[in-house]
Amino acid sequence: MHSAEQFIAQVERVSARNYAPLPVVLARGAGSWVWDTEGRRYLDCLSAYSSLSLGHCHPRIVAALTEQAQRLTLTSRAFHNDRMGAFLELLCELCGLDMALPMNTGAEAVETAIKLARKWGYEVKRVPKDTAEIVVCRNNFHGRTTTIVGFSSEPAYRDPFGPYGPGFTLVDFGDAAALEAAVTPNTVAFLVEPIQAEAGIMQPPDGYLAAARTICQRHDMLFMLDEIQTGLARTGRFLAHQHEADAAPDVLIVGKALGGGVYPVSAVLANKDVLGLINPSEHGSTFGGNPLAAAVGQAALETLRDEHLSERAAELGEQLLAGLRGLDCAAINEVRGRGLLVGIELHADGPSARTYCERLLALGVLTKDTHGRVIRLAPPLIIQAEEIEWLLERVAMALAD
Ligand code: IF1
Repeated sequence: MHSAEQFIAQVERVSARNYAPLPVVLARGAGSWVWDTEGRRYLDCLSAYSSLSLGHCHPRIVAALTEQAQRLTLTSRAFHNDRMGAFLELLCELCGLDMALPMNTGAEAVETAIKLARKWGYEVKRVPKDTAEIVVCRNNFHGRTTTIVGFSSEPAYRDPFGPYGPGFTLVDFGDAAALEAAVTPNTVAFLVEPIQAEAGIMQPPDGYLAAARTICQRHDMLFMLDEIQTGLARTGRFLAHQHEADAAPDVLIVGKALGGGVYPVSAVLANKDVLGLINPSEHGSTFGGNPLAAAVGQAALETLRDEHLSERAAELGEQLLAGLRGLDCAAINEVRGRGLLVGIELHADGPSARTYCERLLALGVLTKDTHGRVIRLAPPLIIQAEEIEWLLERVAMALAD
């Protein structure tokens, strides 16, 4: 039996230092709670960046995983398997699009959407070969591949990894006029997050997504939403774009919670006129659509639906936001969010968000700062109202000065 210090020392010896985790070593999880190696209990308010919407080790997900693990786990797409169709059928039905292409991680699904947009651009819009442009937003976060970090505006994610590929134009998030001004005859798509989570839980003005969609229609380009973090009930609707009328995307990207908190599962969805353009051998993945992923993904979707987690996120999100806004804390500049995706922005002159995350850790709450000044709260959607009250007390204690 190792001590926490020994586990950390071991990792620091043999693991690349691509993270700076808080000094806690987790060993067990159940529902909204996790336990460290010393048996201390914490409320998980990061939920693996929204991936654990169903909480840790949800019985229905664990059952789907273990049952399927004993039957058939991986076939590759060289053959059919008896799980993929039912999973994608449910996903398409819940998302309101005809077809899906299964992948594993979020970044892979974003890459898939980029390839899809370019192919559509050349074959349908008839943009000259190798000239397609995609408009993206400043302060975006879409993943870590070389293509994706090439259009990041954040030096920490982008800087020493060039040369970067061409074909992306940056505009300000939330500014529909800027989007329209950036469009050229070669623009094939606009890729955007409904809420910029990594940037600090930034919500665009009301009507922005619908306006962006209208601009995309007017200029014959695809409206592509990265709902990897905002989707699947997190913000109080099944998809975050559903907070606006007429904001449905041509291409939808989902991941994170689709894996039920146990497995990487992502997908790109579109109607047949777009996703139907992909032919055999043009795209793929060894693991995408495997039977284990499909069983887990289907169980995750069924659980989100059957436990009414969109409605729960909306209700409990109201409770959390109202509670935070009611705190009399000089350290807080603004509280913002939608459903259970909430950010507490601190004043620029006080201690960093990381300092408060360390205090919260000592009080039994796990969370993560984003961009120095924002504390993010994204608990599992199965969290109970009493646990939110308990969280609010801890936040008040941590922020009191
Ligand atoms: C890390 C951030 C969150 C995402 C959106 C695509 C992806 C993500 C909207 C890529 C991933 C993660 C990745 C993780 C931390 C995290 C994160 F702070 F970095 F930005 F959640 F806010 N689109 N987000 O949020 O998905 O390939 O990772 O499956 O990179 O450290 P992935």
